[in-house]
Amino acid sequence: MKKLLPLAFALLATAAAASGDHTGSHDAAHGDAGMSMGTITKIDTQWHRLTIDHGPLENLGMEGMTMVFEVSDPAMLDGLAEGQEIAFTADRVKGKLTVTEIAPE
Ligand SMILES: [Cu+2]
Repeated sequence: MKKLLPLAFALLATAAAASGDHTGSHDAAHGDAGMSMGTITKIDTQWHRLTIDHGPLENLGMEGMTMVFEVSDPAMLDGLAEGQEIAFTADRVKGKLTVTEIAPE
């Protein structure tokens, strides 16, 4: 009987880990919770800038508007199109408002 206990604990631990993984992937799939919505109105591949007609940026205390952002990585511009709706994260990097993450809708 004593030998069954470690097995039971192992099963419990496995079940807990599995449910934990599920929660993690669920959160990742809904990673736009902290992201802002916007529509790309202009892509500047030369200067690595995006003009975005964006909704409220809560982390920056900004209302919706159309404005130019830097992008943290020029590769982020690949595959984007003007007129495309995106979920994105913007932050102040070295004093410049910069898009640090883009998730196409
Ligand atoms: Cu703005």
